[in-house]
Amino acid sequence: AALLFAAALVSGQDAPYWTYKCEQDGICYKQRFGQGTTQIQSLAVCKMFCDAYAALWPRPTGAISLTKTLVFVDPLKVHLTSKNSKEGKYNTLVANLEQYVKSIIASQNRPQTGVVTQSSDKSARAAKRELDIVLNVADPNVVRPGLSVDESYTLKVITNSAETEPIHAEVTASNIFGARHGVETLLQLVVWSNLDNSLVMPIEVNLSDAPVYKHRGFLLDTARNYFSIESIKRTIDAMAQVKLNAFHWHITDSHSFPFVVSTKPELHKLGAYTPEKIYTHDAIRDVVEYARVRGVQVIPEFDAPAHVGEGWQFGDADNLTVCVGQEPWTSYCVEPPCGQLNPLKDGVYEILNLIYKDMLSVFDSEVFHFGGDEVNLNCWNSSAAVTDLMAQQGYGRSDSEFLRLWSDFQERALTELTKANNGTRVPGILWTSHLTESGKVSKYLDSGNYIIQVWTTGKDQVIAELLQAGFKVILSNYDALYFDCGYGAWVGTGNNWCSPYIGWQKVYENRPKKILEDLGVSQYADLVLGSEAALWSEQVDEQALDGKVWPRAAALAERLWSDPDEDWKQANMRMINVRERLVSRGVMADALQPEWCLQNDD
Ligand code: CP6
Repeated sequence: AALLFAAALVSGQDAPYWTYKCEQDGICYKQRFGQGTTQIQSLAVCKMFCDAYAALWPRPTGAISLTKTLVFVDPLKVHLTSKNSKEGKYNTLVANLEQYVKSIIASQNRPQTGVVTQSSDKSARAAKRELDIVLNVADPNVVRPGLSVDESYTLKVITNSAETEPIHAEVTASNIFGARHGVETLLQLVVWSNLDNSLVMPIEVNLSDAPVYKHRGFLLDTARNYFSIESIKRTIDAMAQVKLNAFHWHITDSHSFPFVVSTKPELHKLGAYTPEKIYTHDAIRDVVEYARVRGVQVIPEFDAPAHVGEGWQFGDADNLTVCVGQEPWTSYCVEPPCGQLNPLKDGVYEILNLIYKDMLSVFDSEVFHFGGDEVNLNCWNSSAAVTDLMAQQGYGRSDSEFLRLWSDFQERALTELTKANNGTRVPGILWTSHLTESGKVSKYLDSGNYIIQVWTTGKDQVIAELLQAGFKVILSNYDALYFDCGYGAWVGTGNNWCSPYIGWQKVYENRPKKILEDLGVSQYADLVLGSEAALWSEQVDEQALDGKVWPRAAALAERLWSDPDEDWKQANMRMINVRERLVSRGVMADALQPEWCLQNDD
């Protein structure tokens, strides 16, 4: 078999596997080793280049044209330069991008499953060409990804007929992050051809593109189970390939505290699962930089006042946390052992300040996630350490008094964050909660201070009320965007929404636009920043990470970038290709079909 394979590399025409081509007439042909060519009608792989969009994910939103004539690309002669230059971060981003392009091209320079195997036009059959990528970036001062960044770009490829001339690809954008998306698109058009034993790409491309939604995110919970830095980077890498731009790091929870707070080392020493299962400042900075050069913003979440516990609870003589560990409080926990902060202890805010300071020093996001979900008022109500102080400070004992207590906590948390940021306000994100309940969405929170992340269903009336009250929102409705199907999904509710499995098609069909239409609030579309898929990790760890996330997160990526009006069937063939590409780049994405379907007429 090894010999056969080697022979195939020498002569593509004799390849011992199916080969395909799409002729200029738009008809696909397939050919088996030693056999004749047969015409086929509707093969996914074959359709690539018969359909200009076939290689692209997410679909560009602007005009697109590309030739069906291909040119050979020399993987060792790929260069990327920027017309603009600026010492420091900009030049680093450009240098990183060039390295990235070279490594992707090198890794794709071999036979691949399910990738286009069209024969190039005979006239283009020639020496492998140099590929010169030139960035034309208006503002080299934009060096941090985030909501205010314009991610649009145009991509133009021109190939001179003189064989000694390089292929010229120019990406124009207002900043490096738009340009990077253009480069990512370009890389999707450089594909392996089995027939030619070469990387090939269209000789001419003209394309313009911009996202529909600004916030295209993915949440990873690294507290219920620990995830290695390597697996986090792999996830961010895959996100960048499909133009997702926000990695929401739910870094602590009641189960473990892996985040290292240098000024309060007890938190991770007592709260991490093992001394190794921690995130040091260096490791986080490394991830943040890795994400930044890929156009991905890393948003830290410190979830409070609920979803704390480990780290705080041990040696806590001052009752800073309540409802930890033992009955009757465990019954008030979301997933014991839980712990809720005691909002009337000054010591809580001192520690919050230390945590925030450390987070701000290692993360580099323009927003900060306060968590703020699933507070159990019964926990506070049943803890003398809370109720005694409430009585002293003039709080009553009704539900609305407990909500006032909670919103006072949130205000103090916001103050601590501002202090930790040297007095400059950082926009906050909060989960929907009792503080955003129907009928009182504006009572406790100011829409100028917080973006609200909605985790209940897409039918939730609260979405309409939040928009009417002027809140910006991020949609993470669990019925389509929770990829874990973990314990958190059904504890206490008996409701296993994991059945049936949420397929990529359902993720794809989950349209923010439709959610607003159904609620009769389409006029507030501008307040919807985008969506996030979430991987809560009660029942997932690194072993299953890739398969749970991919290729479903790619479905979200296209929904948010392109928001096509057509249903998932339009995307089916491209999705199959994008899955293969993820695998070829080292992501263990779930299979969508037997390989047979990549080889045979459907
Ligand atoms: N952990 C935290 C969780 C969940 C939330 N916050 C959760 C709740 C319900 C479901 C799935 C996950 N496990 N910190 C809610 C945002 Cl169905």
